[in-house]
Amino acid sequence: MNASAQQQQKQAVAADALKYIESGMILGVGTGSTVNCLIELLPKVNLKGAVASSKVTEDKLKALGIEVMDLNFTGELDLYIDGADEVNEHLQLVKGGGGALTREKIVAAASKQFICMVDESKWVQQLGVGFPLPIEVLPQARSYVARELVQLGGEPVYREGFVTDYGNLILDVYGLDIGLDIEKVAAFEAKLNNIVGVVCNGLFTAQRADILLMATADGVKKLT
Ligand code: ABF
Repeated sequence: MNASAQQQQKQAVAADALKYIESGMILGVGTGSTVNCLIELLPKVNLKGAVASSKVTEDKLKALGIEVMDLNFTGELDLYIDGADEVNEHLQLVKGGGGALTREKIVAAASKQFICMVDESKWVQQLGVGFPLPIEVLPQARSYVARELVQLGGEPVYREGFVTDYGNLILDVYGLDIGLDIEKVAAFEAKLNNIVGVVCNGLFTAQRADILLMATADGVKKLT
């Protein structure tokens, strides 16, 4: 798929996602180029406010006059909409290519429903093969966590020059055998979280999508 076809798919899936947003809602808003297509459409909906999954998204929402709220004061959100870097048939995800994985996972966890919007290039059989798995680490633990990831068969690469919204670092991990089975992938997420110094990893299994909207050449498909 060329870049312009992919951009068209991002716009199509964002337009489809708009249908799920109700007037008066406080909406959880993700991060990335697909979400940016949705943000442009949000002035059409009468939102009460939004919770942003990154500083970048926060700035874009504010520029449109949408009130950005603190998750600590909103209570549970009805809906979170975000993109992903990869999705499998169980609607488990790899996220964090943009480095906002921790805040994204928090907003997903604090929402009743998570709708994930992707173009068809994101659909994979096995997570973590084509796209490295991002892991947010405390700065002091970077080297230790990297050695632990090597023990698990991965090749961690330090994302140089990048600092997360929380002041932490990202390791992009290639070559991990995350597995295909729904339980195995979930266990892998938990195993990574157990490494001391890991703040969050980009596998979304407990926080997998409730609804996947996937743009294809034949239109937007809905999977649950
Ligand atoms: C975010 O946006 C990230 O978790 C993921 O890295 C990315 C997907 O971006 P795009 O929509 O630009 O492909 O949600």
